[in-house]
Amino acid sequence: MMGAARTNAGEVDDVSAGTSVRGAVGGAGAEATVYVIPGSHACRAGMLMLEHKRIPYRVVELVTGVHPFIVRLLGFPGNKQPIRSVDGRTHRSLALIDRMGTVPALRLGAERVQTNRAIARFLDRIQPQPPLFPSDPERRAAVEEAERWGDEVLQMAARRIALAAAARDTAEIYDRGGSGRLGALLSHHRALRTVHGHVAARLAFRANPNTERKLLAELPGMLDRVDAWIADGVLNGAELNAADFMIAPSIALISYRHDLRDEIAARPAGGMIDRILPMPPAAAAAAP
Ligand SMILES: N[C@@H](CCC(=O)N[C@@H](CS)C(=O)NCC(=O)O)C(=O)O
Repeated sequence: MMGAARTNAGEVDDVSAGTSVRGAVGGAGAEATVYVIPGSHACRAGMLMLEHKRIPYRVVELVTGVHPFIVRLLGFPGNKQPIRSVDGRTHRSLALIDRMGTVPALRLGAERVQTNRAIARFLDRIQPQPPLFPSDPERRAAVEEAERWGDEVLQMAARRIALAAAARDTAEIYDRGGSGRLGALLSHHRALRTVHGHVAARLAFRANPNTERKLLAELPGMLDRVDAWIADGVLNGAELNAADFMIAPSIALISYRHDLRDEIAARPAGGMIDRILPMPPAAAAAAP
């Protein structure tokens, strides 16, 4: 089974898409399809950018774990070089997955685009308005720096921080990962979610009590950095940008952890996720 296909016209219960509209897209015209895995913070970044552009899109949820192979079978090129690392290195299983390819993977007409940074630039090219980057060169450079850090540092840290808790006991995360700001994490099936969480924590992302300690020690500094960008107007300004869409889903994922949620809520970063990824009412009713 490849996964569930659906449009984002609002009928999706666990994805607060809603803002996209149907209609012709910039020069492209064709409907976009975005391949994702359930609850992925990286995938939500891509979806938020499509919604910002008001480009209608269809979501195809792939089965977590086999998704790198499926995106390759679907004709996406994958990456010649690894794009991710844990603790400063790309071990063999991560390198293999990166070579096969990551999600979000966007298909629009004949174009296939992978990675959020490439998707951001592709979307600005085919449909310049509303932009994903400021036009002023200095402000653009600041947004690109935040976007790069959100991609290379925060996205992996968030994944590992959430996985470390979930692999220990899913009771440590919101609704045992069954719902929340990003929807159900990894799988809609509780038992499969637990299995995927264990495999991802152990094999791909090395999320264990040792690495978790280090990541948790670094977390306040990471959140300070996000708050400083918010104070400077780089993030969470009047016009949202590619860095907002890259960073907010990672903060939202970290806030699935019961022990970290209040700390995030008390910060400007908490206000940012309330704006960009509010808790869906159905998920709020499922608390804790
Ligand atoms: N940093 C890249 C990569 C995204 C990424 O890591 N996607 C994950 C899903 S959360 C993935 O496809 N992982 C493959 C795997 O680890 O199995 C981006 O933002 O596009």
